[in-house]
Amino acid sequence: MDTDGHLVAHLDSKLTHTHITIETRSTGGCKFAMRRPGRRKRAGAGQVTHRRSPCLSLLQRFLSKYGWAEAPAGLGARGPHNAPPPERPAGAALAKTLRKFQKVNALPASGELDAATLAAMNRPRCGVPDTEPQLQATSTAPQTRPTPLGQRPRARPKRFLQTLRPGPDLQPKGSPQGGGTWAFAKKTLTWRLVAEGYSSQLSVEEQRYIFRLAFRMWSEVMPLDFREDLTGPAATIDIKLGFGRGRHLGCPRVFDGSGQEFAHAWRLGDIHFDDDEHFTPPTSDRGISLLKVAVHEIGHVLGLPHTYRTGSVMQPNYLPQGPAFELDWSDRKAVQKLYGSCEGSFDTAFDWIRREEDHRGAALLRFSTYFFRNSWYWLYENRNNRTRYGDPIRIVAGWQGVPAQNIDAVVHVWTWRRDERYFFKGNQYWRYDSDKDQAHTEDEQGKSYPKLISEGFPGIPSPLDTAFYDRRKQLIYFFKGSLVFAFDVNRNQVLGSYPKKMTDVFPAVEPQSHPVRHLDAAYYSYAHKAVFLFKGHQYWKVVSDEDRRRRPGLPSNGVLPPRPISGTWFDVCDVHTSTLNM
Ligand SMILES: [Ca+2]
Ligand SMILES: [Ca+2]
Ligand SMILES: [Zn+2]
Ligand SMILES: [Zn+2]
Repeated sequence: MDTDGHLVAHLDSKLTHTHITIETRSTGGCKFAMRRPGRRKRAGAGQVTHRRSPCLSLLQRFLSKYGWAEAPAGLGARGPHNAPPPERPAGAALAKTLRKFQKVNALPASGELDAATLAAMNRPRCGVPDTEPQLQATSTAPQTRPTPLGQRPRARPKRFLQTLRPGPDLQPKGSPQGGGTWAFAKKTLTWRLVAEGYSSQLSVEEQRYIFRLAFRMWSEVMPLDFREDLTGPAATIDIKLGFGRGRHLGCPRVFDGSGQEFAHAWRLGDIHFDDDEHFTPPTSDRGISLLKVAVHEIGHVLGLPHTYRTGSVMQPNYLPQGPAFELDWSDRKAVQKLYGSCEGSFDTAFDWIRREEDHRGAALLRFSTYFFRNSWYWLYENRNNRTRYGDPIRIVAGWQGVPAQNIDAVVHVWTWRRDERYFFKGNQYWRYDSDKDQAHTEDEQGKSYPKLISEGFPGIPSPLDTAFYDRRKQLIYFFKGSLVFAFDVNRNQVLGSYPKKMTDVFPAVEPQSHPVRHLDAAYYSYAHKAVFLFKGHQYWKVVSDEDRRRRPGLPSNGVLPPRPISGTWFDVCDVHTSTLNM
């Protein structure tokens, strides 16, 4: 043990193998020495057999500190409240625990404290203990379990890091799995970097920026959002973050100096970073990325345990990787199990088509799907079935010259001769230049945009609910209230028999299963080769050619029963408006 409490291995790299024995140094520290097999008699096949050794106690400390064996009270927190030496598991139980640790760390499950195992234990890691199954597997009666009435708990109940499960003092929120899990009940959570906990390594502005970004990354994939609160009373702040060394910020858990533990988090509470670590901004490829650690620790505060799944940000060890990292599929699904998926209505949705040429000059069509809500928008990656990393962003940042918010409809008129894109809001419309990526200021005749809808599209009312372009029929369908207007783009007029009732033009396939009026959005999806009608949190698919091939009885333009938008377009999540510009 060095002065910081780490397991220290002194390894001779020339030795080829293998067994590690633990010796006590005269200094009182530990030495893990390797010996070639066969030279001397193996001491207990390299297993940890020195029961009275302080090194064994260190190993046990690691295992219990990080949830691999039962933690006696006070363990991990040195000082006046230290408990008497813990009862140690017998050698066999210890070897079993070691094997489990080795397994999840992708090491040979030898049950021996070999060099690789030691190295794994010494890797930089989060201070939050690993998950419950291991704890249960290696102990008989975790002390944090509620005790029967009338019996006093063996130790003072700790609102401590390893209590990663429902306790009697907090209301569990049901999860789809039925297990009681903790989750915040409000939609917007506040956070603050506490003044007594600034890091000495990065500027305060940098620290706050990184935390803001870390919170934003979670809000991009879940229905909660996060707001930095610099003024409210400290007691009202949901999540307080701070840096400290050793004993810090009144926390019962003490940091261990440079190396190993770099941070820890309290469920539904505070996050502490070990300022003896070398924290770096996301642009750096050295040290420990504060952003990555912060995202991980926020995951704990939200209720996520550790996982050893490759790619997850909730792995207990710090894994250096490139400057860009994102929450992967499993992280998204894990947090959505606790908080549900993102729901919401849209102002408009559309596919944006670009004609490009491949390297041989052949025409190529590319499309991107966009969802607009209020003053921000998402690009939806159909291939990956998720929104683009870093979305939503402000409309003004991506679409020059169109209204900054609450756009009613977007239409792409597209024939052999024409390629025109229109944005509609109120009684006006704008034309968008796809090549210059900005709205036209004037038309070919020198008349300036925006123009009145009633002038450019005679017979069309305003404001509109929505509209979409039918390329095959070369018609724009405009929707307002319960009416549909079919507009012939070649003759620039409404078809003679229109307007008609939406329920007549797009009849319900099943009785009563129809949006009837006031659509939010309607769009033709090139990915699905079908028209979708959006209203509230639901969508209705209009019967496609493919649907009619499979079910010939379906009516043309029939509207299929509604489904939740979030079940087809994943993770279209709001972020707090204060973080929209990041
Ligand atoms: Ca440390
Ligand atoms: Ca609309
Ligand atoms: Zn962790
Ligand atoms: Zn702490």
